[in-house]
Order: sequence, then C-alpha cells, then structure tokens
Amino acid sequence: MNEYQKIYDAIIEGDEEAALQEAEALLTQAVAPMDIINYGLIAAMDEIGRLYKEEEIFIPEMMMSAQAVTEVINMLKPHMPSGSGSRGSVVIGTVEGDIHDIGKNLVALLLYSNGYAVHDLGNNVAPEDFVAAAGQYDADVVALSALLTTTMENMEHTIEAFSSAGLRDRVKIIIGGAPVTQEYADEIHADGYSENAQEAVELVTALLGEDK
Ligand code: B12
Repeated sequence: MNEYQKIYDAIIEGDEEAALQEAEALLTQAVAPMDIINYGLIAAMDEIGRLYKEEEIFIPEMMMSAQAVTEVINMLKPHMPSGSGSRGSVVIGTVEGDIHDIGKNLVALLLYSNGYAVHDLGNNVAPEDFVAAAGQYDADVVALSALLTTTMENMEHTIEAFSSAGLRDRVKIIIGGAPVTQEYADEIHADGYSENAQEAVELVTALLGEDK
C-alpha cells in the first residue's frame, strides 16, 4: 500500500472526514500538498470517472467524492506558497453550461501560488461575462475550462465574443479540461492549451514572458 492509498480510498468512498484526516496526517509526514493533490485526489477522481462510466456508481456518489476533494483542496491551500499577484492578471472560469470546477480551481490555485493575480469567475460563465471581466481586471490571460464534450464549443463562442468586442488581440486565451486537446485549441485559434495545472503555469509564463 502506498502512502496515498488511504486518502485515495476515502475520496472514492466520498468520506470527507476521513479524507481531511488523512490529508492532515500526510502533511505532518512532510508530504508536499501538490503530491497529495496529484497522487491522492486526482488519481481518485480519474477512478470515479471510470466507475461512473461503467455505471458502478451514480451522480450522488460522484458528487460526494467531488465535495470531499474540494474540501481537502481548501484545507491544503494555506500550506501552499501565497503569490504576490505581480506577474500578470488572469481571468479564469468554467464555460457556460458546465459546472465542473475542480480542475479550474487547481489551475487558479497554482497560478496564484506562482505570482499571478487570479480573478476566478466560477463555473457556468457566459462568453460576455468573460469579456466584461477581462476589461474590468485588465486581463493579460483568459483561461477557459470545460469538462464536457457538449460544452467545449462554448470555448469557441467565448473566443468569438472577444473578437466581436474588438479585444481578441489584447488578451491571450488558453483552454483546458479533460476532453480538450491541442488540436482543438488550434482549431478554435486559442493561444494555448495544457494538460494539467502545473503545465498551465508554464504556459502562462511562456505566453507573457518571464519579465511580466
Ligand atoms: C467530479 C465530476 C462531476 C461533479 C463535478 C463537481 C465539481 N465541483 O466539479 C458532478 C457530480 C457535479 C458532475 C456532473 C456531471 N458530469 Co461529471 N465528472 C466528474 C469527474 C468524475 C471528475 C472531474 C474532475 O474534477 N477531475 C479532476 C480534475 C483535477 O481534473 P480536470 O478537471 O480534468 O482538470 C485538470 C486538467 O484537465 C487541467 N485543466 C482543467 N481546466 C483547465 C483550464 C485551463 C485553461 C488549462 C490550461 C488546464 C485546465 O488541469 C486540471 C488539473 O491538472 C469526471 C471524470 C473525469 N475523469 O474527468 C466526470 C465527467 C467529466 N462528467 C461527466 C458527465 C456526463 C457529467 C454530467 C453530464 C452527468 C449528468 N448526467 O448529469 C453532469 C454535468 C453537469 C454540468 N452541467 O456540468 C462525463 C463527461 C462525458 C463527456 N465526454 O462529456 C465525465 C467524463 C464522466 C464520464 N466518464 O462519463 N461531474
């Protein structure tokens, strides 16, 4: 049994209390918060997705596991570096029609920890709300998340809304989420795509330049 097995099992069971306790225990053993997230939480969510697809579990179970993951991430937040907000302004949200927000929250957290000012619009965000927020926060980057093949097209609609508002050249738009690919990013003329939250930080850094 590896050190992440207990927290993995607790997430699969949707047992928030046990998951929080185990996260505390791992922190006292000096395990890095990002390792707990990657090897405990994300690994368990992948398995939850598989179990749901195989109809071994249903939406209520998936919701309990998601809730446990969210609470553990909230608990880990203060144990991660807090950023200066000086490296650039990022507006982030999950696109319209989609309420999945765990991955988006992780991207927001890592960007914040790495020095970016992050303005999180939440989930189910309409294209015009992304455009308005980008203006309000003078965004350098707009980051779009989608977890459903049916809502991915709202990434394209959001990019179109920036073009219609005459703001497309003012911001870099990046996209991500489990069904999203580099090919799709190219197809809808996004400025970038990354597979996970750590790479999202590298992507934003590359797009804005180190001196930003
Ligand atoms: C948890 C979950 C839920 C929870 C969400 C709770 C929440 N607060 O987010 C609940 C129970 C609400 C839910 C609901 C539904 N879900 Co759901 N859900 C999942 C599940 C199991 C895990 C998602 C997750 O959190 N993964 C962990 C995070 C960390 O990973 P991630 O989101 O991919 O993010 C990482 C990267 O993608 C990337 N990233 C993410 N965003 C961004 C953005 C940028 C800019 C960048 C650069 C990178 C990036 O970085 C992240 C960290 O590394 C997935 C299965 C799966 N394997 O994805 C199904 C899944 C996404 N759901 C699915 C479905 C069908 C649904 C429902 C339609 C079910 C229904 N019939 O009602 C509803 C949709 C509701 C809606 N309108 O949005 C399907 C989608 C199928 C498809 N092809 O479209 C999946 C794949 C399950 C399956 N195998 O069938 N779901």
